[in-house]
Amino acid sequence: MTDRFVLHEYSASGNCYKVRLTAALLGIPLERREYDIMNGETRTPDFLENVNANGRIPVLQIGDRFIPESNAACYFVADGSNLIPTDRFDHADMLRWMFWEQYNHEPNIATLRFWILEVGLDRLADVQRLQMAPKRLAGNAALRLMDDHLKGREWLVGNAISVADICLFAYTHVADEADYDLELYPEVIRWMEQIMELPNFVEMEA
Ligand SMILES: N[C@@H](CCC(=O)N[C@@H](CS)C(=O)NCC(=O)O)C(=O)O
Repeated sequence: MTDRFVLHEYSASGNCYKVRLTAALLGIPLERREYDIMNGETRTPDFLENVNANGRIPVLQIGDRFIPESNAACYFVADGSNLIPTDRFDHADMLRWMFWEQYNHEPNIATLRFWILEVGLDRLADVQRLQMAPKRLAGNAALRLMDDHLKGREWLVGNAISVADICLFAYTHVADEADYDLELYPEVIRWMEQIMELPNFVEMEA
């Protein structure tokens, strides 16, 4: 018998949505456990000891084992499916985009969105306020890079959808909520529309 998958999550998080979307597209059921990150529920001694010592969600639980980090969890869910390229180069290229998302995209786009939507501009610390302009610049550079890359291509990697598209979609499609102007990136818009038309697509939750 295979273990069921449990997603430890905060439903408004794009990082958690990546895992839900990957599972939904593949028709894989997920049991969900919600944590209120605004009230420190991922920082309790119990969570740190038993779920993720890094104090963050998403965490995918398989039996009594836990995989933190959204992109690793997506990879695990998608392993063996058509979302994981078998060609060696394409496989490494998929990983390239997933690592890039964590370094160049998510820290700029997701963080600004979190500060604007969830924390509130008037409650930002000075150090966060100072980071807003550089993050906006870097976020726009990430969207520009994606738009340029997608010219003449349907998907980020090779000729087929991969889990890298899902990981990048999560925060790209809500970048406007962080005041990024997506109209500047028409190839990105076309690519996002393709994803939203996939069978079994599920929306992000507010
Ligand atoms: N690199 C991690 C980032 C995880 C992360 O930052 N999670 C946020 C929500 S999106 C969180 O748990 N914040 C709660 C906290 O830091 O206490 C991933 O991709 O999973």
